[in-house]
Amino acid sequence: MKPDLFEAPDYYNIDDLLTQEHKLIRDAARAWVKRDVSPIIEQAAQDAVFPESIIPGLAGIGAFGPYIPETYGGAGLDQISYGLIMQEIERGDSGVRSTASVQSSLVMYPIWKYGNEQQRAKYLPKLASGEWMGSFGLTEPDHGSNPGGMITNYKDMGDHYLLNGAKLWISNSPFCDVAVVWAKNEQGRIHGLIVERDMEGFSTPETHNKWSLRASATGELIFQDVKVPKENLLPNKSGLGAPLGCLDSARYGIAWGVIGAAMDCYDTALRYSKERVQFGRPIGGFQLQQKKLAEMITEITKAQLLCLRLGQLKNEDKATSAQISMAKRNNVDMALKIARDARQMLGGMGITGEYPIMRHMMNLESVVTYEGTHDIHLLITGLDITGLNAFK
Ligand code: TGC
Ligand code: FAD
Repeated sequence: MKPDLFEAPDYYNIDDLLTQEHKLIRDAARAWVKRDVSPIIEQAAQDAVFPESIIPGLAGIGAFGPYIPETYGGAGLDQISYGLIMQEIERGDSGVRSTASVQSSLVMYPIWKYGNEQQRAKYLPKLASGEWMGSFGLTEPDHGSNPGGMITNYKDMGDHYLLNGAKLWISNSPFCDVAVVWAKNEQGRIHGLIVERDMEGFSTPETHNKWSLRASATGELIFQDVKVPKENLLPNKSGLGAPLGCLDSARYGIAWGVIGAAMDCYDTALRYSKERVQFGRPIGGFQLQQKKLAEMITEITKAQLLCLRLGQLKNEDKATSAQISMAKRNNVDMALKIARDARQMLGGMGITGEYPIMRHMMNLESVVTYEGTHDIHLLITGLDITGLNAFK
């Protein structure tokens, strides 16, 4: 891949609305991505391997539990800092951001919010430092958009629970040390259980041949009569609202993250358009190419403002699930369209690994699907504004 010359666009001087701390945190993450992610990420994606060597660096920039209190090893930051870190990581690669999202919002968050003090003390510091990596099992082979239909279940055996079932499409599963798993009890109520790698009957086969998120490891979580100690049940929340609450936090991070991927595509296409000469002049001088660039920077700016306002609402604990859903849907769609246009602007070079655009574009096909598909998020907004449920 060519050297990383990324310069972040800020068309509306949004930096002026950030605090000094926000900018320091964002710039540290930006520098780390340029130094430690950009040089290796193309090869990792081509080889379809998660680059485990970057785990300490992710922990170092506060990407594991940015908003988890420092007492538990987190970075104790606000929601805008969390968003900015996700933006910078996804500027490097959506798969790396996925790893951070899962660790923070889908593993640490439920242990922090729904766990007891012993569980927090046992797991959170090791997850924050990256010594342990986590995965989140909600989706099943027959229950994706409709997780409430899950069949993974556990029985109370007196001194332990017996867990059976299978989860599919699980980020980090092949190498996770712990998994937060959502399963039904004998009354059909959904609870979260912490399953550890060495529990007998627990396996995590990898899903191969993905054309998207190739630098992120994806797999299954299979439970065959797994004996889970009773102290591993998350005691403080149950029902589908518990996993969906974790998704709120992860979807918020994605809304910010994809701005990074879009900025990288825009910045690459802008630079290329000034250098690439056809018909005797730079292609950036042709109106059709300028239209694409003008629309890209407009959409990036709108997405930045949407996230900043959402971050303010999150900081005040006022952001609704439907507001978060709208930002996830809008910003992923925005990034995917920009990636597709930017790829076209690079002509044949756009399909090579010399430039990051095709990788971003293929990654975003997963991002538009996971954490609720684009259409599911349209229906969430539809329900919110009409009061009428179009899911079922
Ligand atoms: P519904 O009846 O609407 O709700 C059930 C209960 O949940 C509550 N609730 C929420 N709570 C917190 N946050 C939210 N976002 C919530 N949405 C709903 C709701 O109030 C209710 O509570 P209660 O107390 O009344 O029981 O549920 P439903 O079965 O009709 O489903 C609604 C629907 C379709 C929106 C939901 O199931 C959904 O969002 N489906 C999409 C599934 C999804 O996003 N899966 C993601 C899997 S994890 C993942 O993709 C990780 S990728 C990570 C990476 O690599 O970055
Ligand atoms: P389906 O639910 O089968 O949907 C198929 C199509 O039908 C979609 O277009 C959908 O929008 C549409 N559809 C479904 N219901 C309706 C409806 N009511 N009205 C209109 N249209 C509808 N899950 C986890 O639990 N943990 C993870 O870590 C995780 N990581 C992932 C990583 C990757 C790379 C991918 C691809 C997925 C991951 N997922 C994870 C799963 C992800 O959340 C699901 O793929 C997603 O929720 C969609 O479920 P599905 O794939 O079963 O599609």
